[in-house]
Amino acid sequence: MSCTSKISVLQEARKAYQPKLPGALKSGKFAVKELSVVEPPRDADEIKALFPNTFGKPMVQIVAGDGKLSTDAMNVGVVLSGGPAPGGHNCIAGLYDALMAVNPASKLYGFLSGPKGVFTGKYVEITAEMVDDYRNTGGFDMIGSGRDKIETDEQVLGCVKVLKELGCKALVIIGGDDSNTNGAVLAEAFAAKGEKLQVIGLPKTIDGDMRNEHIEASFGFDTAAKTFSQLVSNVCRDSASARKYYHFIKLMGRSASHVALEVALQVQPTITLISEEIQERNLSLNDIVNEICRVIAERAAKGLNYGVIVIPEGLLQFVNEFKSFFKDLEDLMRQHIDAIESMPDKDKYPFVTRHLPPTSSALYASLPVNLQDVLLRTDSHGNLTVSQLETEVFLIDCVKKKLDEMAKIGSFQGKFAAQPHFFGYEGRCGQPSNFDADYCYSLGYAGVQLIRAGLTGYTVSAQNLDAPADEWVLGGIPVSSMLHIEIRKGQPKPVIEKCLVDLKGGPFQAFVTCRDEWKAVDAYKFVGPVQYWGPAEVCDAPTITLELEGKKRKAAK
Ligand code: FBP
Repeated sequence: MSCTSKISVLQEARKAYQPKLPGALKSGKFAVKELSVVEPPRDADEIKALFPNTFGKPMVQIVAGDGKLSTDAMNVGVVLSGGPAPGGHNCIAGLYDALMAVNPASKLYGFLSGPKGVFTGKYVEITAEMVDDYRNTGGFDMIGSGRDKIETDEQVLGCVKVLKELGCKALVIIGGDDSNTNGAVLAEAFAAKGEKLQVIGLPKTIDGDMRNEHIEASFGFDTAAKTFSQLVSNVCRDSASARKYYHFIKLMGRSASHVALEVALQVQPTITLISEEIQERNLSLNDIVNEICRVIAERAAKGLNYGVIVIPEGLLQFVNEFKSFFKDLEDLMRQHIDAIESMPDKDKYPFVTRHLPPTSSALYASLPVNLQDVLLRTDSHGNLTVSQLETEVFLIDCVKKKLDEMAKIGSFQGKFAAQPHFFGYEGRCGQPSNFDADYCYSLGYAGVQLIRAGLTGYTVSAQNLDAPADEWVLGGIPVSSMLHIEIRKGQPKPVIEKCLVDLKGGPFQAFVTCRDEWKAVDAYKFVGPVQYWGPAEVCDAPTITLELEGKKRKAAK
C-alpha cells in the first residue's frame, strides 16, 4: 500500500466505466431541431420585460442526422455552481469528449471555486489527463464550486473580458435553479451588450426540485437519494436490533421533500414527514408533534419503543405558524436589510424581536438559540441556510415534552429515548450511480451540441429518463420560459420555480397508500449501497420517484 496514493480500488476500476449515451447522441451526427415556444406558466409579461433579448425562443431537441452544425474548433468555459451533486465531473467529461469529437483543437476552461472564478479570471485549462483522473467520480473538487452570484454590471463586464481573452464562444453553468436563473440573467446581459457569448446551463441539485415536464430530473438526486436510503436503512436495522431508540433523521433538501419521499419509498421508515402535505393541510407544529406522539404511544402499547422518523430539511418553512412568521420576517428584512446585515449577531436577536409583530415575535422568542440564529441567515441567493437548522433536535425536544404530559395522564406508558441525525453532506459527493454517471455525461455532451447550434439562455432538457439510457431524449429549454417572480431578500426577482412534491403525483400517492402500515409494524427495507456492477435491475434502476412519475406521464398520453 502506498501512503501517497489517493485512488481507491473502486475508483480505479470505476475509471474504466464508459457512460451510456442516448441513441441520438451515439450516432456522431446530430441536428438540433426547433420545437414549439413555451411561455412561463406565470408572470409572463414581467419576464418578457426583464429578458427582451432571450424571451420567446423555441424548445429544441437533439436528433440523429446531419444538422450541419459547425465543426470549427471552439473554446468553452465551464463553472460549477452551488452545492456539490454526484456526477458533476461527468458533465465536464461529457463536455470535454464532445468538444474533442467535434474538433480536437477546441479547448475547455474550468473556472475555479464557482461563479466568482469567471469574473475574476481564475481558471485552468482542462486537459485529457485531468478528465481521465475524474471520470465517474463524485464531488466537485476538480475545479471547486461556490455560491456567488454574477450580479453587478462590473461582474458581467468582468465575465465578458475574461471569456473574450480566452477566446470562449460559450460559458456552461452547472447548477440548480438559482444558478440556471443566474445563467439566464447573464445570457440576457451579454445579448443586451451585443456580445456573441453564449450561456448554457446543466440542471444540477440533489434536492430534485429543478424539474418540470421538460427536465425530468436534476442530476445528483439519484445517487444522493440512494446513498441516504442506505444510511437510513442501516439506522432502521440498528433501531430494530437495539430496540431502545427513536432516531430522528433530518435529510437534505432545502425546500422540497423529494429526497425524504424517495427515501420513504425505498426504505419504509416508521414515519416520514412531507413538508408539502403539512403546508397543504395547514398543520401546526403541535399537529405534527401530536401525530408523532400518537404513533409512539401506539407502538409502545405493543412493546415497540423504537422507530425511525424522517424529517425533510426545509420542514419549518411549511409549518402553519412558521409561514406567517417567515412572511413577517421577510417584511422586516425588506425594511431593515442593511441595518440587520451590518449588525453584530448579538444585536440581531433583540432587534428582530422588537420589530416583528407580536405573534411572530413570541414564536421567535420561544425557539431554541440555534433556530433563532440560523433563521436570520440567508445565502447570496436569499435562501435560508436550513442545513444548519437543528430541526431534528427541536422536534425531539417537543416530542419529549408532549410524551411527558401524556405519561402524566396515563396515555403513554412506554419508554422514549431519541437520537438525532442529519444526513446531507454524506450524500452530496457520493461516487455517482450508473444513472448519474450516464445522465451527467449525456448532459455535457448535449450542452456542446446546443452551443454548436448557436443557442444561449438555455438549460439542457432531458426526457424519458425512466427508460434505458438509449431512449433518453435530450434537448434544450429556454430558461426564461421556466421563470416566475418571487420575493428574495425582500425584493421581487425572476427565479426558476422550484418543483415541490405533487400531492396528487404517483410517488406521494404510493407513499400514502402504505404509510399507516409502516407506522404500525416494522416494514423496513434494507437497500444496501449503490451498486455499479451486476444485474441492470440493481445497477441501472432509476429512482422510484422517476419510475412512478414516468408511469403516470405515459398513462396520461
Ligand atoms: P444546490 O441547490 O446548490 O444544489 O444545493 C442544495 C443543498 O445541498 C441543499 O440540500 C442544502 O440545504 C444546501 O445545499 C446546503 O448548502 P451549503 O452547502 O451551503 O451548506
